[in-house]
Amino acid sequence: QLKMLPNQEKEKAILWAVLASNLPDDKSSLQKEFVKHVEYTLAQTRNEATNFSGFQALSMCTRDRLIERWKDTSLFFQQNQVKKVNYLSLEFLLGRSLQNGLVALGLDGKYADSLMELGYKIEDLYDEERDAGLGNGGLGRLAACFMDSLATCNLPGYGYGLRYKFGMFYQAIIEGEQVELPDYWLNYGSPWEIERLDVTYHIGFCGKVTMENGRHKWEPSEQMLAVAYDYPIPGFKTYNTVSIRLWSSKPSDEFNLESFNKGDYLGSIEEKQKSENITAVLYPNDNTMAGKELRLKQQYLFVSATIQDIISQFLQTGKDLKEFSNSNAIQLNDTHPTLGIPELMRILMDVHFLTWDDAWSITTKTFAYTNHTVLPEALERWSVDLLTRLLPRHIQIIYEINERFLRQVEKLWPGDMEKRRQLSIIDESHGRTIKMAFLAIIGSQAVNGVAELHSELVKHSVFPDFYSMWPEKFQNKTNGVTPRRWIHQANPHLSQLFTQKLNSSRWLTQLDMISDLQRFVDDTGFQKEWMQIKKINKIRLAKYIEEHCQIKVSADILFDCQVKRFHEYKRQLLNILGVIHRYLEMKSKPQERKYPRVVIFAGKAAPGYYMAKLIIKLINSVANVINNDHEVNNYLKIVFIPNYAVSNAEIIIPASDLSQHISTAGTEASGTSNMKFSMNGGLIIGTLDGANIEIREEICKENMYIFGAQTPEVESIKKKIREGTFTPDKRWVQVLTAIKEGKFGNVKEFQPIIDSISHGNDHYILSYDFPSYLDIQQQIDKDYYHQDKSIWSKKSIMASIRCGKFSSDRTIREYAKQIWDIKELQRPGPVHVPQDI
Ligand code: T68
Repeated sequence: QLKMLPNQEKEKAILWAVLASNLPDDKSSLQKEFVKHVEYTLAQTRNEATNFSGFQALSMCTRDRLIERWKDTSLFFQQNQVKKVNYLSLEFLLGRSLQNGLVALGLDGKYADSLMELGYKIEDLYDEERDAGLGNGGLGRLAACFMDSLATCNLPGYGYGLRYKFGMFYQAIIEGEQVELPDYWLNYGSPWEIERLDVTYHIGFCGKVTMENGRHKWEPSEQMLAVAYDYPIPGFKTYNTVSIRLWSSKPSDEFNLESFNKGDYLGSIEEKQKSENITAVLYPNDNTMAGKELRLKQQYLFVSATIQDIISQFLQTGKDLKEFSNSNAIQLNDTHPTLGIPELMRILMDVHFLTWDDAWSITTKTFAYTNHTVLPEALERWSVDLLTRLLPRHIQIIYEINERFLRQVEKLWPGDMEKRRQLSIIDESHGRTIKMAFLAIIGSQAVNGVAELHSELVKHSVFPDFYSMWPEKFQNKTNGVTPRRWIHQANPHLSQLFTQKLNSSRWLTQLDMISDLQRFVDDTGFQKEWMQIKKINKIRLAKYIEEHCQIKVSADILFDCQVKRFHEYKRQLLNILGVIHRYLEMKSKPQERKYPRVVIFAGKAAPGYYMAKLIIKLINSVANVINNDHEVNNYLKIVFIPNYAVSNAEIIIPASDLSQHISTAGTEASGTSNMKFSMNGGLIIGTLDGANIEIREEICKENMYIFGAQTPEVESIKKKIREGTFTPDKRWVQVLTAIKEGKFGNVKEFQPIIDSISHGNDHYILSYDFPSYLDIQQQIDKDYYHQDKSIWSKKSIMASIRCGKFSSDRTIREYAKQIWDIKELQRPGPVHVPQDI
């Protein structure tokens, strides 16, 4: 590009490039930069500077460097006119960014030294950062890992999401109950965001659709703006840095003269201000559908701003819209952004005057949809009435898509009215609703599940007719997690060990390499070192627990963790019933006390999910009894860590000896924490569900504790339970009796829990899986406390080093090749990019 410029312009451009890209990284320069930010950006003096201002200043230093890379990367992609993916997700659960940014820049060590001289411990500064908790759980965290991998694998990609003022609520535990408090994560601003006041789009709602010269014209009666906020996501060991663009709603500056003229000035302003509320809060439900008008408005504002932005960038290239799908892939992270399909159709037809057929051909080549759940209560449906009122043009387009689709159905199943009813996007059975998953499948070129078993269920149980119509659309993309955050950052000692033994840090971008360490599995020195690292991590967690729960735990005993969202299908209840059984055994048989354990729970329940919240209360009541029972509390402790989030997951996961992934077979789409625990040498006790199955294939069955019914059996077991022909184990009866006798607090209070697993109600088959769960727990006790310590260490090593497959780099490359058709493109760094850490 520079060649094309006249001489003077060229010189200017080079001068800019040199000046902007020459941030030196010697100690004194790093210190100067830092002090400059403390003094000039924060307007503070050395004496005032707290750890928090230290965090702010260091973040700005990091940000300056990231911005440089990020602008260059984005320009490089544009100049090379490559196809890119746009990853649309209502959630990005990023957690903290400072350490991640410094690691990517290769400057974490240098800054640690530089700041030490100025009187700061870098870890204390990291700890000042608030989590960006813009997601519920697995789905939102997956999006964050994917962005890390897109950047690291040099793939041209952009994330799009919403900038909620209130992220996931803060969970306090008060008298054993979950209390939700607002998450004011932006109260002190975020150093990572760049407000783009020049990137705004108009968003309309309601109003009417008219015809003009044979074309549809939507005249919304409500208008607002979406403003862009960009967040840089650095790649690791590459100059490439991608971005996530989050939208924030604000009132449009065009006002409705009529309403102001009515004389109600204050009322009109108030009305305008309401548009600010749209992106105010993240809906805290995972795996259930809230169905609220505000949530639909969020979804539409999100897709409308995003699609307008993608089109506007595309048009700047000067290409014809018919080429759109050669330059863009759009991935829908679940059905939440599915309105993007009718929105793209509307803009192509009503704004750019393409025909239906051209618009549809572009749309269906562009979109792809990822399904994350098979639970029927989580599949999104929106009421036709609500959609008609808010988005009158989109509902017309959805009807048209449906009619054309049903003509195809008619051709395949002539005269079959039942098929027509079953496959229609519009469900007439309980009020008229739109089935968003159907719309997503019909409008996409690819549909994928997130683990092998899950993808099979998507094809054969959830959408079998769609699969028979378009078998080639359906794919699997087994989830993964980023080893940069989940090994290197969370478990620095393990990271060091890997690098040292492999003589290279390349494993951080090629995780398969760690399987080479299998040659050390029988080496007792290595085993010792391995368990020593686990111990250090357990001591760190024990300290955290003491600070946050006022409970002392010994790092010498087995740490058993179940940390994830609270949901009946995830069966935290099975875990706590198992704990009660263990307690009763320890009470009555002192010899059982030779297997001490700390059982750790953490996780949030959706505020409106009564049963999940009651299970949290039961866990805390049981904890209260056991932790205060002097006869056994040296051998068994129950801990509930409040406010599970990305930052404390980074402390909990590396410290676990055992982690529980015990969902009813066929209900957990994949799970991703199972991968994180295993990589960090925590053994899994689990059912054959989601990605557990693939983890077992990789690490071998002797290194995992599998129990319980398998997916194909579940239906018939449920039936037996419903019909009362299943007789539960006597240990099950004992445990329920103990609760009913009031051993763990108010019997009446926990009656709904008892009811949910008695009288044929046990929908998640806890009673069936209970005996095999207890049996395998006994095996775990014996293995962990075996005289021969190498038994456990070997399992732990194998569980970790055979997990190469579960890097999100592998996942993202599969998406890139098999769904998006995008190619790697690395921006050469202008200066030396550190290749080793
Ligand atoms: C999770 N889903 C799956 N949903 O439960 C988990 N839902 O098995 C899988 O590993 C993970 O996705 C990644 O694929 C969710 O986390 C939600 O959080 C959610 C949010 C809003 C509405 C519905």
